[in-house]
Amino acid sequence: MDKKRVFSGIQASGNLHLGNYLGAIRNWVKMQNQYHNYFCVVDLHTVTVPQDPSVLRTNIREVAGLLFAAGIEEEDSVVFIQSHVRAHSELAWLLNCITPMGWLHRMTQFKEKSEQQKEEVSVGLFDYPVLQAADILLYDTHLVPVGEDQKQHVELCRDIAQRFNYRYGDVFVLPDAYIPPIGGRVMGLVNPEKKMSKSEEKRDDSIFLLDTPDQIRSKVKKATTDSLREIRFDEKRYGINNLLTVYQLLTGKEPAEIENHFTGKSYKDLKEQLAETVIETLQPLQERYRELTGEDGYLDDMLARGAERAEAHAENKLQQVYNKIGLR
Ligand code: AQP
Repeated sequence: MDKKRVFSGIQASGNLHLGNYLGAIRNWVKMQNQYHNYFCVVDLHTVTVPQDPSVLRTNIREVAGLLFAAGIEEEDSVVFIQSHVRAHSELAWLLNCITPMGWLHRMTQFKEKSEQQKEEVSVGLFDYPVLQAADILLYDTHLVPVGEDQKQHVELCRDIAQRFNYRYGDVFVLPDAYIPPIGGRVMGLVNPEKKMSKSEEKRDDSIFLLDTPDQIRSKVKKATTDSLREIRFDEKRYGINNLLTVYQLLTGKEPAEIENHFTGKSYKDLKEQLAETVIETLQPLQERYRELTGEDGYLDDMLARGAERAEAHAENKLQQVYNKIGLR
């Protein structure tokens, strides 16, 4: 039987963090041999907010390298850079022409990000979810494994696909989001009411995948807790709950077992054990990253192969769309 297809993307807007890993990448790795997968560094999405060109160039390679280092395999998965496959921008334009502005005005991520940027906000940021819909629809995607913050965008993608199919006939597969039952929203360390993120100004909030052991220990040590001194899962106690959830995700232990283990122990003990667990998890990933980026051209060759494989599928889909619309 033919395997179903998975697509997911990741921005090159900064260093990858534990939230990206636990909410998205780790699940991509775990699921990859059940599906045909397309994993994309979405650099065209990244430029919807201002970027320094040389930093961006470095970030794009770093993100791609980290995907392979985390365990994405070329045999099961196509890894590529979005701007290397032109069909993404072309399909985005065509989808723009059938997407009502009102649908985009409802996107909460745009509301949040445009609030920070005020009148500097770009048309591209507003249009971000349509480009994302193009990414997903080009590959006849069935499943989109993402963190919780992307749920609304995947639903919008489905609506756009339905609207297109209704107007022009069945062209697009309707995708579903896959959000992990735990880890879909890893919170910041210092501000556990907000999600962990790549933003530079929140450096202490995020554990980056290439952080050194000392940086990890220092960040976990500074994580916000509370005055209750009780180590228990409780969604209302954001800080402790987040630390325990990350510990649970990394150790694979059940909540009751974890609570038992920490009975009578202090927040300091929890933080120390958590920091060591994070360090142990990231160490092999960091080693693989150094190996595969240490050899000249190795990563670039993998990405060139990925773009070629992605293009073969995407171009075919794009031609179907042009044809249906009456442009070919
Ligand atoms: N905190 C998180 N917890 C769980 N999953 C998360 N994801 C992102 N943050 C968390 C998931 O990671 C994948 C890639 O998302 P992205 O490239 O949009 O990453 P970002 O960290 O959200 O980056 P931004 O938007 O550039 O930065 P900020 O947050 O600073 O505005 C997605 O599947 C996402 O759900």
